[in-house]
Amino acid sequence: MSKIAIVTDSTAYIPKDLRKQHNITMVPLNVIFGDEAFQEEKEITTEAFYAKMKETEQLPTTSQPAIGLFEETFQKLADDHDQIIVITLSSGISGTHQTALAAGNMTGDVEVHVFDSEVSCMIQGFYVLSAAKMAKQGYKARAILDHLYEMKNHIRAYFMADDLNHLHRGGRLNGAQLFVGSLLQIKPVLHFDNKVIVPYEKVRTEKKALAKICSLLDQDAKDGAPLDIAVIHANRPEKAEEIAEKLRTKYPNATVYISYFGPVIGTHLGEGSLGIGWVDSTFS
Ligand code: MYR
Repeated sequence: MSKIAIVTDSTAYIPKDLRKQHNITMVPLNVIFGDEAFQEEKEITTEAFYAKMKETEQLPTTSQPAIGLFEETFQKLADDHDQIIVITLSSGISGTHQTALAAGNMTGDVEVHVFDSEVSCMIQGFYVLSAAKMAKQGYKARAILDHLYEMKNHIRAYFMADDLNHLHRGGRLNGAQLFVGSLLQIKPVLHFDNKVIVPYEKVRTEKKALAKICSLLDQDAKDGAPLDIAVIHANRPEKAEEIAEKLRTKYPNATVYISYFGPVIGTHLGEGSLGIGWVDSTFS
């Protein structure tokens, strides 16, 4: 039977113990303060990152993993796997996907499939966990990939940046050129459209943005559909817990997780940002 390894990048923010439990290999992206680069999670924790953000004047930047890191990872996995499925953050916001593809083409002893999640964070994590469970159950790579493509129709993710200047500065805010001046003053609901981040709806306040996201969730959850929901926060655990509690009470059939925007995504969204994503749990 062919043995399949599941690899993802650090921006899925799947906690270490969960990765270990599901045999998931993680390749980290980097966050850079001045001339110091840190591999997220391995060299800088999320807590240390937000603390450092507060005390540094120069804002951090980010970079994709070096191709050598992917090659080395694939080479090691090739010792006891025949195929590798790599699930990356959206190729529209990072070169990570292209780099994984290039590394996969250079690794001879194992077949590497690279899947573009077209999103990031715990929503990307939903794909990763689903793939890992299927791999453990002995599904073939083709069946796992088909399932991941089908899942795309059942996944939603909306978020808001505490300060849109971060996204704008990093060149990750699309479709908003005409409105940028006015958008930067408000808190629009954002989402991914065709792999890039675009405003979904222009609202002025966080309260209205959250209400909009919750009304979108309600459309999918109101008939009692079992959903996996992730509430994601950038160093705002209390707010995330408050939202999660409300969702647990309102949707008893849903499983509500709390996750976080780690250093790389936190660099582009800013501290205080929030997101909510969900998937029909029959697909997760
Ligand atoms: C790189 O340097 O390659 C990484 C760039 C990451 C850009 C992140 C932009 C924000 C993504 C928000 C995702 C929210 C998902 C719910």
